[in-house]
Amino acid sequence: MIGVFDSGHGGLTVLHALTQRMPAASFTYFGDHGNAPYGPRPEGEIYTLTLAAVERLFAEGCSLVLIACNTASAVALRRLQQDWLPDAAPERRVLGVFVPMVEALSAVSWRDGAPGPKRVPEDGMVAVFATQRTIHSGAYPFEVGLRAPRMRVVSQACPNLVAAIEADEPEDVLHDLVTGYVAAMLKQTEGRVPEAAVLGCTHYPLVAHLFAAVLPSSVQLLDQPTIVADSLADYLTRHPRFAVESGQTGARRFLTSGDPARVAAFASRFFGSEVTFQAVGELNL
Ligand code: DGN
Repeated sequence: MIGVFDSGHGGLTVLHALTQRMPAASFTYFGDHGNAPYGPRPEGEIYTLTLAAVERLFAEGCSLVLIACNTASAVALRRLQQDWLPDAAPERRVLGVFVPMVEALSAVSWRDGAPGPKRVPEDGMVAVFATQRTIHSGAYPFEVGLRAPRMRVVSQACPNLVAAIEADEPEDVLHDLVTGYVAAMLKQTEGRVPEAAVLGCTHYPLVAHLFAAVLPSSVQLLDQPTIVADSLADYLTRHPRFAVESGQTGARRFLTSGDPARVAAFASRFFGSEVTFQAVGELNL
């Protein structure tokens, strides 16, 4: 089994892309709905909960876990990979949704003339829209800076968007919110239009059409679930042991630390079809 973790529903947009890209692979999804949302929590709590969730998925038999949440990836991933995993489970792997986006951006900047996304110049500009916690972590500009040091990252927090998407607010309310965040981003750049934009939150694919409508038409929007799915498929090709250990039965399991009936009602919007969750114990701080 490949483990996929998110604090709630958002990671289901990524899981959907993973199952489309790798239909034969076996996946166990764990949503820590009992503690969601992670966004407002202090960084120490996000780290503790993410670590406990990864341990839970390892205990379920996953040898590879994808943290399908930008907030948890930005806050906890590097520390988990560097400080915890080498001693706790050296033969297992934890990956995030965040580095694939940064790699895609820097690859885009270097692959002039290659098929796929249009080129972003090395001294170009990229807008990142994400939760306050992800933006304040500084993780996107930090990681982009390591790979494409001349690229400018404009970071725009969208503080109310996750709650509005979860509340299933009407389209005009979501449109107004997105319009406000795009205007705030363009104010930061003093009107210069970025070449590309990243929706750096796994909830935002549900409003990607609004970003596409509101952003200037020259901005190319990078689709996180597709990029993460391509990146994981590539990782499994380069590390076939994990593809073999994960099984190829096409199984899908959905676990939650919350109330399965309440969770399932929301989850189908994010996954694109009905899902049935199984309750597992809460994660404790
Ligand atoms: N979906 C999460 C992310 O990608 O950052 C945000 C949800 C949350 O817990 N704040």
